[in-house]
Amino acid sequence: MKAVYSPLHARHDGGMELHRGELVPCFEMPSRADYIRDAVTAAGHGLTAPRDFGLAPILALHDAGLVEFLRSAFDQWKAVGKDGFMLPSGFAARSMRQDVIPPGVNGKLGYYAFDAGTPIVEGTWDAAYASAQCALTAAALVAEGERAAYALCRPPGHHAAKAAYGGYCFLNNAALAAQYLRDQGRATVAVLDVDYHHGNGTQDIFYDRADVLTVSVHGTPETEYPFFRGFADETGTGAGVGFNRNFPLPRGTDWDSYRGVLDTALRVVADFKPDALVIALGVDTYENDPISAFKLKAEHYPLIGAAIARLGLPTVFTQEGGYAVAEIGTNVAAVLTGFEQGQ
Ligand code: 6XA
Ligand code: ZN
Repeated sequence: MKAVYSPLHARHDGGMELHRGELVPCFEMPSRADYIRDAVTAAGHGLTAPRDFGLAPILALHDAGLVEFLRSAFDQWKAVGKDGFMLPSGFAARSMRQDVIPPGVNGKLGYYAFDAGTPIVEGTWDAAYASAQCALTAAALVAEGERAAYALCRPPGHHAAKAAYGGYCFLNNAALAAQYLRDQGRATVAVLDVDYHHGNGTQDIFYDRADVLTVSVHGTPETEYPFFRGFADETGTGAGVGFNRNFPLPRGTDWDSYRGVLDTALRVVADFKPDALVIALGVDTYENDPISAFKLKAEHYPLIGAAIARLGLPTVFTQEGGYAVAEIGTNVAAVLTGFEQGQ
């Protein structure tokens, strides 16, 4: 299948993150995309450059204030004499006002971010914008008749909510792909998130909608990031009640336990009878991932791809997490090849 890739991802590089209480260099680094690009190319999936769909699809899903902040954040940072990377130092948490958007850059950081693990650098907006265009392009390829397409999105997107960024994510690539398919006449779309972490941003964006089903299989938020979303009782609101499903699993989950839950999640998708499917594809479920605690092995990734293919749906893959950098490329390629062989 075609793999949509932009070298602009590399402009998002550098910085430290607050990770489980410790300040460490970011796990989310440009070499991830290089390994994936090389492995998917070696597996025969041809690279294609993104088209430019502009800001309109982004502003249709994300708060205009968030988008404007992401666009201008580093300039504001430089204007107060700073450089390097930006992290928030205070949040609009419980007891704090939510209704006042701070005028200064440090306040805005805490207003729009939901963690201190997602540094913004000078090239972050260019990379996030290009990543979003990769997802939109993959969705366009599928809307135009391809059975499947893969968007090599970096930075990832599934934690990015309507009006908040975090978890290495700025713009929600999977949600943009799903909405694009809706706009092209697919009446219903399902998003299945198989990243180790709950896709809280995608859930947030579609939480009150019945036309886009969101399903996520992930490490339990009782112990795993993002900690405050991803519980099984989050099922939607208003018209969206019943159209969000979460499958949290404990640390240490291995393939034998995982595959039954994946099958259940796939059945939820099949029962929805969507016209198209978006897979938020993280491979941080891998046993050697440095920030995750599932026990999937390389041999299981083709099985995931084949199981997804058996749904028989037009499918867009968006790249999410995976930090065992040397292995993420082969694991991603294995999902795509498993999909092609399983269909
Ligand atoms: C906290 C870990 C953020 C999780 C990023 C991820 N520094 N999400 O892989 O899918
Ligand atoms: Zn993840």
